[in-house]
Amino acid sequence: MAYPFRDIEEKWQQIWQEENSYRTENTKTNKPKAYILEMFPYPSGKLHMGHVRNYSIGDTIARFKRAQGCEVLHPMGWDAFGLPAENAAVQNSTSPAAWTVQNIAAMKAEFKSLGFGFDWERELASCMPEYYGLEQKIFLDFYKKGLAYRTESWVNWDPVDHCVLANEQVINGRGWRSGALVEKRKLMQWSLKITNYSEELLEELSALTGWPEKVVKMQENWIGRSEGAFIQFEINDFDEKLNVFTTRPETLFGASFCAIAPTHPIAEKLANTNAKLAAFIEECQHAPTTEEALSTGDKKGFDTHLKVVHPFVPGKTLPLFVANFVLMDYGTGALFACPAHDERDHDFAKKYNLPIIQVVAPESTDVSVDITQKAYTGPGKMINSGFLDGLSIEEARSVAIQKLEAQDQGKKQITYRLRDWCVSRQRYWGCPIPVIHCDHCGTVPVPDADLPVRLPEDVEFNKTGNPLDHHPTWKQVKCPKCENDAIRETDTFDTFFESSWYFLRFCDTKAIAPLNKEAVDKWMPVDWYIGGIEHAVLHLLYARFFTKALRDCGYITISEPFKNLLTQGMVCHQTYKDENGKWLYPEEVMRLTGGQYVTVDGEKPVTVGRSEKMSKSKKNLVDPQSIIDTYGADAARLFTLSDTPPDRDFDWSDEGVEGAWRYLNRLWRLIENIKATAGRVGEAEASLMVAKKTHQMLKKITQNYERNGFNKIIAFARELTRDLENAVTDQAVSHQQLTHSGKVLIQVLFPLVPHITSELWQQMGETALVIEATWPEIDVKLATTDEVTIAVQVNGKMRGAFIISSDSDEASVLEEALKLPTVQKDMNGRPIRRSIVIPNRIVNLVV
Ligand code: ANZ
Ligand code: ZN
Repeated sequence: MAYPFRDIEEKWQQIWQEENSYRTENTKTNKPKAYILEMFPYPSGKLHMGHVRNYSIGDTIARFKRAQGCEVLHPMGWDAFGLPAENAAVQNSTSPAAWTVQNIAAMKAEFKSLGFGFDWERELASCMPEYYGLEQKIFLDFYKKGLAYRTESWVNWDPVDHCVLANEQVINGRGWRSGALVEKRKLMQWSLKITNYSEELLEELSALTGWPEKVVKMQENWIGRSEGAFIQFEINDFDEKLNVFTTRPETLFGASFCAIAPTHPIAEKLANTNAKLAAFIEECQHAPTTEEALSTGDKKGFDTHLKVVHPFVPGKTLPLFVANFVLMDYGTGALFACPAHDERDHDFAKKYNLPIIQVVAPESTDVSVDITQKAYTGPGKMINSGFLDGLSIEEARSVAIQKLEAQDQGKKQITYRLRDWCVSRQRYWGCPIPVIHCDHCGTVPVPDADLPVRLPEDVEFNKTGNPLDHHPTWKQVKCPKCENDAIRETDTFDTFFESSWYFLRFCDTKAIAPLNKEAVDKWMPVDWYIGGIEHAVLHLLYARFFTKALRDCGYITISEPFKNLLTQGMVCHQTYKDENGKWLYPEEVMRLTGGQYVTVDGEKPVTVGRSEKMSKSKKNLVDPQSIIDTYGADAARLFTLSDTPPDRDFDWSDEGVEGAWRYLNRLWRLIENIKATAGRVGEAEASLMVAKKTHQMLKKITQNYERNGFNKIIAFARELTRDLENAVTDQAVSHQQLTHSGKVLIQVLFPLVPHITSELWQQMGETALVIEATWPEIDVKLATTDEVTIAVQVNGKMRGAFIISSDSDEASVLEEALKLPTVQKDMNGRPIRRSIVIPNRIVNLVV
């Protein structure tokens, strides 16, 4: 008979609620703290499998830390502003607020039915005035500090959503939600000065050793630090100078033209009297403007007929083009081009028949350079370059800059690719930006006493544009300074604003001020932050920026919010198509014993596609609720963590979840059978063997909890289960030993499958709850296994040896090998290209 998971799960969820098991106090204690946080969800109304995996990981870590004696903060909230609520309001004639509140209730119930241990007393929803009002206060502090400003700026305009997009929301030139080709428009916009922190954001990445390397790299590239120079060129018969940014000032002698962005002030000025140029600029506004599209796409230029004066070659001038591949918001929006040594410039020069002058020659004769065919971007010595001839690139660079400085025409300069963050959105369902525009006083902050600026509820969604803007009265206000008629700002914040500080608010969601400094000191930084890799730059960079900005506004003292980051892999599933190539849901498909797939009515053939990330568009979805109903929350949780390490993608399968469920049934029977051995004395020898096995497994499992190796933990637990099953049958093992081992097994499984283990713990006669129990102590004597000597080779040469227990896993063997001083010395900081571990014998490192 199957174990009664429905009754058990409900029973324990109720007990945890009654006991307030997940409440965390802010009072000081001597225990170490652990703040475990999963990225808070958007309340779409329904959990998907990605959520189940995400929160199963976090919940398991939180429970393990607690068992280890930590005081654990594990809160949950809702990232509740955003477009879908507005869309739903239009489609279902409800209000975004009502729709959101309803969805939150539904998802909260699902969370509870999965047995996740959140401290619901700290729940927050970013769409509530109690939250966004405090956010308005933070914004005004940023404003007073000069970290928020309003300017007319070029923005990415989504012509379908009628909305401004952040650079990060433009993917391959298209809006991330609508998929529409993004246009450029000029609007008054609020921005945050994230660029004040470019250097710090970059610098402190190196201290984030608990982050995946991949994410660190992505942020590094996004910040994009470039060392180079500003150069100021004279323009003949023109009253302005041309400022360019270059990373290659040493190539000046190879310059053959200059180029400015279509929206560069000089281009705009010339366009006033040049209709053809105006038309060219207009055309550029409609093309994709991402850096990627510009560097790979077709290069287009417009000759202004202005002549730029070469700073080093007397009498030489360079034509000035307006070119589509020059970005206005990088460097100065202008460049000098050296076609011989830059791909884009080369493309352009070929197209417009401009000179290609080689100024760098490779030193090695093995490298052949045909400058007419392709730009050469490698190392070498300077040629055709007057006073720079014969110098290396690096030498020439500093000599060129010195000369420019002496001529008062240039200076060394570092630039960053990172742009200020435009936070204005022309949307209703977001946090109102708390300022008032007055004809007499300009921009006036809403006084503290008038916060929060609440969203009006009587709004119309059927017109295009911003409902706040065409609301009849909401924006009509008196100026707080002069009391004349004034207009309220109708833009709302980008929803990434809310997610940039919620993890700080969780430390004390009841505080009157936005943040409680003491509570933040107690809990921050977040010890484990768990979420999707899609947030590697967007959310995670903004959150780091906010932490620093809030520090500088005196709110907090820390600088980095997230100590360890776990980016979980995706949940994937096979895809199915019918005869007509239409996607089918898994429940519309059945598998015949022969292995082929047909439609559930058994009539039509089905083609099976490869496993892909679960998505609505491909219909390869499995509804968590149906899994909970059929197999229970514990089985669902167990399976999502069973097959692969948490940072890798994993394939959902019916067989897999059924396997997890069958295992839990075995566990259930095992404990029943252990209880039935009451009174059995057994033999010392046989009992000792089981004791050893138990503690060896306990040790390995504990180690794997420390590195989030959940799939391994589950494999070891299954192994221990099998051994205990045999020990029950083997009459020689004592009841006492079996009981001890059974309890260890229950405890190590508790973080993963809390319901069944809570029940079994009670059935073993324990009166206290397993959730309150401390982690079983490893008996070191019992846990030791045979030791072996392992030799270490680096690039095929023997460099040392070490002793380790014979059952160590690959990761620990590698770790030990790398600790050897002789090995370290030989590697000399070089990264490992490959490592081969031959169990119990040798480690081979290729560097
Ligand atoms: C002359 C030159 C010669 C350049 C050469 C490169 C190679 P990174 O490294 O990414 O920072 N550039 C400057 N401003 C630009 C803008 N607004 N839009 C597009 N390109 C721009 O790129 C810096 C280089 O990109 C600069 O160095 C400039 O071209 C170009 F053999 O200056 B270079
Ligand atoms: Zn005024």
